[in-house]
Amino acid sequence: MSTVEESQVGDPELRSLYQDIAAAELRPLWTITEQLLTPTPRPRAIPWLWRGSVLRPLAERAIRLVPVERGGERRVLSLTNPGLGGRPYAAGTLWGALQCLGPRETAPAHRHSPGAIRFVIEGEGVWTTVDGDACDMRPGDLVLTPGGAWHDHANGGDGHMFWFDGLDLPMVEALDAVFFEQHPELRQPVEGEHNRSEADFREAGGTARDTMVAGAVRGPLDAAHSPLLVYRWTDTDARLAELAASDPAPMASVEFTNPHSGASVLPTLSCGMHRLRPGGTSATTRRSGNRVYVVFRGEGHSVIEGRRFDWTAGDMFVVPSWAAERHASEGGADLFSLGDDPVLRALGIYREETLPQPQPVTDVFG
Ligand code: 1HN
Repeated sequence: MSTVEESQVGDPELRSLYQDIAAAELRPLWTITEQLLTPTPRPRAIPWLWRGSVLRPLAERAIRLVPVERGGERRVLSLTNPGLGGRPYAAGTLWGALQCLGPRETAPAHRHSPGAIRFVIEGEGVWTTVDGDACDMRPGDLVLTPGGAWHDHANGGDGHMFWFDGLDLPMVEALDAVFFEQHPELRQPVEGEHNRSEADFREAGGTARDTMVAGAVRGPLDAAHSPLLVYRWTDTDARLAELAASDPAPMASVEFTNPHSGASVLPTLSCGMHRLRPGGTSATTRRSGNRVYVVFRGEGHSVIEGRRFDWTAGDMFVVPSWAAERHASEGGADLFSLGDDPVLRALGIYREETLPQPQPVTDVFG
């Protein structure tokens, strides 16, 4: 709210000043300070959850009715946060979506300045080719398509496949730096064997241990993306099991890293995986920056700013900047997370805190 209601000013001279200021395409800061400088972040995006039981049948119908072609480029249902006035974004800085491919389909090759990650939910037979390197995708795998890299998705099998797409598109759009280009061919040529980045990494002596860290990345920031393009579920699962066995905390977390620098996987995006042990409830935390979660296994609930969101495998939900969050599961669960925190950290504006008390539940979503 403005501190001065310009239109209600009684003094005719002052009212005319405000009118002339507005007519000159100017705004007086003293009337808008409080809406600009909020004590804590006030994201327009609101905590929200999209159910897999709703997403999945819609994606199936789209596979039946909508071909994947040039122009449309991808069969993708974008998480559209109701707080963002119709913009197709999960949060102010993050794109989140469900993408699907039917048997033998190819999502055409293109490249763009926004960077993307894929987290595989279900199915088999698809590979994403990234600058000539065909990366096979299986459930629980994380695949990177860094900004500027040619990429296409090809389904070589007979089944349907579903994955989560996360992009920094809203950030790149806010920076007025979106570039997009179609590849001359539907599928870019695959160079050599599949999964070359993985083979190169192992040949150079890299191990799964180098590809993720416990907790969150606090290492160096890196303007380059990870040269490793695939993070396999088998490695993630093993590391989480090891962490859970060695530490009694209710939630074990890993963050995927660029194994060369220890930084986040992309300069703009961080990816993590979180394992809630059966009966576990995490601490209540809040952080600046937005996060999107994908429930990979199990069921449970999250309390976000006092609202309880019950979830199960296949659901996706968003925790906007500075919203207090805690997560709990009776039977145990695995959550994938996508965050924009590398950007906030690079700019020196990242903050996080753990609340001393869990917030009471005042409302239930859905
Ligand atoms: C994109 O290129 C993909 O390559 C997915 O699979 C989602 C959302 C916005 C802009 C580009 C993909 C996208 C996207």
